[in-house]
Amino acid sequence: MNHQNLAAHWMPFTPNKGFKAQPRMLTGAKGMYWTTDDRRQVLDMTAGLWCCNAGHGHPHIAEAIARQARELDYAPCFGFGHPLSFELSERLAELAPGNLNKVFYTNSGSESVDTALKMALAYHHARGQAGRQLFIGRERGYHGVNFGGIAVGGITNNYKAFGQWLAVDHLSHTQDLGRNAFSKGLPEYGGIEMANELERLIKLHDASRIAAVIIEPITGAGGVLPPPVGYLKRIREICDQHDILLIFDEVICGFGRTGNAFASQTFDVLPDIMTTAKGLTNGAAPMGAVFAGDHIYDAVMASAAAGVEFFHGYTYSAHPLACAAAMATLDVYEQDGLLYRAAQGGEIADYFEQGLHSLKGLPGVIDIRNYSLIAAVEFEPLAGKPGASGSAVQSMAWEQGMMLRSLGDAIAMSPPLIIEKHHVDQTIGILEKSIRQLYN
Ligand code: PXG
Repeated sequence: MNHQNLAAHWMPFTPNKGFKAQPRMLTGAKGMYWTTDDRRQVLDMTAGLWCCNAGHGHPHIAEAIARQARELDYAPCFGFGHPLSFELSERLAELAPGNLNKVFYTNSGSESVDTALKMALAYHHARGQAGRQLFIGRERGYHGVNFGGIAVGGITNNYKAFGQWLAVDHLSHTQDLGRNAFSKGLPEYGGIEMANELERLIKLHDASRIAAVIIEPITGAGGVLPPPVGYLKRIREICDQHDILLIFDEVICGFGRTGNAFASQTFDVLPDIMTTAKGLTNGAAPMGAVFAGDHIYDAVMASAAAGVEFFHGYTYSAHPLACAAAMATLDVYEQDGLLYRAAQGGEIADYFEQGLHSLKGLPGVIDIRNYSLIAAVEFEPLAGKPGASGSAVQSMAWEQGMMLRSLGDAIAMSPPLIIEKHHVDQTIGILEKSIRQLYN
């Protein structure tokens, strides 16, 4: 493949010109490692894009997809069904907390988010409160790239050219380097006061106009920000007081990332609706799932006339290949205990945490934060080049055989949950060398 062949693909969220001048091409993957086109083995410290929680190329998942493609490649999902999606839904409902028992399928996290927003509107409409159309998101929140998601999201680049076409307001982000830098697990300070900002927004807009609050339990793409102690519980309390729905976007947190199937279990806060994707199929097939509380489903069903109750769905909702991938993925998670392996304070999370925080004191490092196996290291901006240090460290690590995510002046990690101690050692070694190289 020469550089000429790269011209036709308009790549997503990529500096196209830069990539095409200097491609980084992946040709294979197994377990914790990628293979590149120049036959290097690269340690995957990102689980792809936070999705390959059981590592790459798991034979059980690969075989399930292949078998399903031969047996039933596609089934229309509007007005028809196939047994696997019902089996999967029962299994997912069992795994989910509280009354999150109704599962609606999408093909991505972005679609899950827009679906969840529509469910919230449909719920209020069904109960005669159609005036509740405003959503509260959060600064630095990432909820995918569809029009609903970029409106409730709080990452300026993602909407500045496109607008925010829903009625929205945003809570402040929860990063407080002054008080909470170098936090291990949940940051200690400010949780309640930060959550109380929601009361101000409710006064400003009036509860009768607000449909839902949507937040990531741990902010991911916006910089890896675990919630300060008490924050999520207080948000839930305020929502309850005002009949406002709470949506947790668990596209990153779901399926083991926080040491339980879902972050709502880890943090003991039950949302009304929960969005997932990514780890649902271990990244091996595109699929998202929105979990709705029974009260949401029941209200929408009860108010509808005969016929379709919820005018929403995708051609590929509950696609048989994706369902097969998800079933096999759940088998692997169960057999290998992966949903619980990353628990904060557990052996592997502890080892990772200690290794990572040993980088404190290196030149240029202004923060290190982690919750179990989800972590970020933040750097002083380079002189005259704000936002460039993360991708500089990412490039150096790539040259040394490790994949990281760059997020402005930070790098993020979310390794497959199968990570072993020697991978952690390799990571810390490459990180230290890269940081010293950049800030020498
Ligand atoms: N919600 C959350 C919380 C996400 O993290 C989405 C929705 C959208 O999912 P899809 O499948 O439509 O991409 C995401 C996706 C990064 C990064 O740099 C994170 C995501 C995607 C791409 C890059 O950390 N998260």
